[in-house]
Formats: sequence, structure tokens, C-alpha cells
Amino acid sequence: MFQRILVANRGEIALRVIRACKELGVEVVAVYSQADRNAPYLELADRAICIGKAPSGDSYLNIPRIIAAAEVADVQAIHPGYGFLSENPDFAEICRSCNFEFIGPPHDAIRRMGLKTEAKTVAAAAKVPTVPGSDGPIGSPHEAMALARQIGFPVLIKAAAGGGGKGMRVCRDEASFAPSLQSAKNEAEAAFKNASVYLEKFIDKPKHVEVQILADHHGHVVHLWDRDCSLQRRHQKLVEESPAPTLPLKVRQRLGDAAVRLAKAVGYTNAGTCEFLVDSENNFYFIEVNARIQVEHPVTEMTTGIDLVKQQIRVAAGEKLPFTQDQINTRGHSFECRINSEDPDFDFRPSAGKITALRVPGGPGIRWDSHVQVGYTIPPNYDSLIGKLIVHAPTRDEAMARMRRALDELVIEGIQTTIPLHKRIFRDPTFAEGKVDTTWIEREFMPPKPKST
Ligand code: MV4
Repeated sequence: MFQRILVANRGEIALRVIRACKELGVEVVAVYSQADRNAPYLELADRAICIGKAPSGDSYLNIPRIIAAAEVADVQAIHPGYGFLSENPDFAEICRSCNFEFIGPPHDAIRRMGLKTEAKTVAAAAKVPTVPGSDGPIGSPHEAMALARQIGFPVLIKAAAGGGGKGMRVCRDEASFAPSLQSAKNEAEAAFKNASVYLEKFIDKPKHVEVQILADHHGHVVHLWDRDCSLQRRHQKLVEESPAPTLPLKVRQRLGDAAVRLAKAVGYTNAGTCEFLVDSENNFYFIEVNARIQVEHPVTEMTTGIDLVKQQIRVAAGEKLPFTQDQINTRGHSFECRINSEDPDFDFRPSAGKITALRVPGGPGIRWDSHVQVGYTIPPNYDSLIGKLIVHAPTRDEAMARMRRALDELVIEGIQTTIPLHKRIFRDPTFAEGKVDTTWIEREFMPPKPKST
């Protein structure tokens, strides 16, 4: 096992990794930007090193500064958390060439999975169902139009280097195809410095179901079942749960098997997620791989009893996975609500400021993953996630009741948060039936308000 690890991240995930290190008896070095110098979790690390000014480019995204901190602190490994440098293949490669183990997949697996058409090609070769569409990035607008006709409208134009919905355009008919293609390419070039796009058949009102996988360096790959993350707004997840509601066990087993085949096909190691779209007839289609620990990993930890962050560290240190697929048992149901410092009544605009009061829920089946405390000032420089409220109970209905109870206990004053929105969601009958798809929140629950003129 490593003697000392550096955490190249901030906020709740930095704290999550610090906690895992402590339980493993591994020393942990935190890094922080000037904006985070008063963050309370820094005191829980064995050492904290300032890596620069508030802008991410000067700190959490700055590879030379992070490598310098790792050298100074003499660590053996670097945990990237999520976001920031976690899926940057160059960072993973640099870490390893500087003799720091990168706690994540091999850099070539990150690179290949980052190219969405490459990921689809690997998936198809591993007999994982993919959405019908172009084989790889498309050529001339003329060829693209011919292909779109062949696929059949509506089609979706997606950025090859993308993800998260950027550079994505739904195109319902031939007339709108050429302009949609141009604007998708422009957006992709601006966002990813890569204008390459590909085509897919548009799946109407899909659910977003993802499968957690873990792979060691000894050829063992397992899946830890599924999460439903359909409740999203503008590609920002709000609520996640495990297992996916309304999906028959047979389908969930086929999803898990598909994810394992894909991971094996790319030589994946460490923790990762395979994302799928599921249509109204429970057909599933692979869309992308997330080559990192995800925000919503706790719902899987609650239902499987497996500490994913500890397993990431153990696998990176060369240990074998301590369980086989048939030893992974899931129990009950888990939900996570993302608590953001945003105002849902004002288009989710960020609400930075000082937390003047905080009451954290407790009791059976409750978990609160958060780096904030009373008196803490949320810096305006980073994402607005301030905590994750996670519940676990024997059944989905009991887990919903537990979440309602926990949300009623949770009080955060001084800033606006998404708590009131979550209270409404957990009282919604469609959500209670598990019948929410990825378009539901904007279509039915809170349609965009018409702009007053
Ligand atoms: C799709 C789709 C429908 N059909 N692909 C959005 C972000 C990216 N990860 C994939 N996304 C989608 N791809 C086809 N062929 C609908 C979405 C989509 C979506 C997917 C997952 C979660 C939320 C979403 C919200 C809108 C659209």
C-alpha cells in the first residue's frame, strides 16, 4: 500500500478521499487554491499545500503546480477526484512518467474513451449495443445529409470530443440539417478545440442509466450494478438512485454484463462508469464511459456496502479485488440529492456567500457528504455543489420517506440552495412511480419560464 497520497481536488470529493486515506492508514496531502485557504477539510489532511490563485487554471487545473506539490510532499500516488484533471489523459501520463501512480485508469484508456466515436467502436466490437448512427466522425455536409436520411429523422448531432451535451443538436427534418450541423461544429470547436461531430438516431425521452465498474491490474473486472440519473436539468444531475427503478432484473444483468465486456475490451483498470440510454421499451444503448469516480458514487456504496474510493486506492496500489461478481450483493434502495448553492427560482443562478446556520440530518440510513460548515464562505470560483444528502432503506418507498424526513431536518441558511426543489421532487407522484426520463424536469416539472419583456 502507498505510504502517502496527494489529493488533486477540492471540496466534498477532496474530503471524501481524505476520509478513505485515513481509514486505510495512508498519509494524505491536500492541495488548495488561495480561494480555499480557509476550507475546514484541509485540517483533516496530514499536510496542505497552496498551489496557486483562485482561478482553476492557476491551481486545480495546473499540472506543473500539482506535480511540484507531489514532489515536495514526496507522495507515491495522486487521486484526481472528479472534474478538473480527472479525465485528462496527459495528466495521467505525466503523473506516471514522474513516478506518481495516477489513481485512475491507464492514460490510453482515458484517451480512447474521451473520443466518443472510438468508445462506440470499441463497444460495438465487444457486442455492447450502441445507438444506430455514423461509424465514426462524419465527412462533408453532403455525406452527412445522406447519412442522416439513411438513419432517419429525428437525428442527433454530437461532438466527437464532447460529452455533457455540449455541441449537441437535435435535428428533426432535412431542412434544418445543414444549419444544425454548422452550429454543432462551431460549438464543438469552441468548447473542445475539435469540430468533429458524429450522428445518432435520436432516442425519444430516454432514461439515463449507468453501470459502476471496478477493475484491478490482475484481469478482474466486476460491475456494481446500476444507477438511474435521469433527473437532470441542462445536463446537471439533481437526484440519483440505485438500483434503477422499473428496470427488470434481466435487463439490469445484461447492462452489467455489457459494461464488464466494454471495460475488458479497453483494458480498463480502477473505477469507471458506462453510461447507457434506456428507451421506453427497456432497450439500452451505450453512449459514453466516465473514466473517473463520479459525484453519485455513494448510492452504489450504500447498496453494495463497498467503499469505492478505498477500492480505487487499493487497485492502484496493485492489490487484487477482494470479491468476485457473485460476491457482490445489493441491499435495499438508495437516493442522493445534490445540494447546490443555487437559486432554483432564478434559473439556478449561483448563490455564493457565507453559511450562517447549518443543521445536518442524522439517524438511520442517512449520509451527508459535504465540506461545508457554519461560518464557511462559499467561494464564487468553482462549481456550486456544497453537499450530497444520501439515504438508504430496505425499499424504494422507505428510502423516499427517509429522504423527505432528512430534507426536512436539513437547514442551510445564508445562501439559496436546491433543498426546496428536492422537497418538491420527493413529493411528486411521477417521480414516486419511477417514471422520470431525462426530459421530464424541464418538460413537466419546471418548464422554463417565458422571459418577460
Ligand atoms: C442522446 C439522447 C437521445 N438520443 N443520444 C446528453 C448528454 C450526453 N451524455 C448524451 N445525451 C443524450 N444523448 C441519443 N441518440 C438524449 C441525450 C440527453 C440526455 C442524456 C442523458 C441525460 C440527460 C439528457 C438530457 C437531454 C438529452
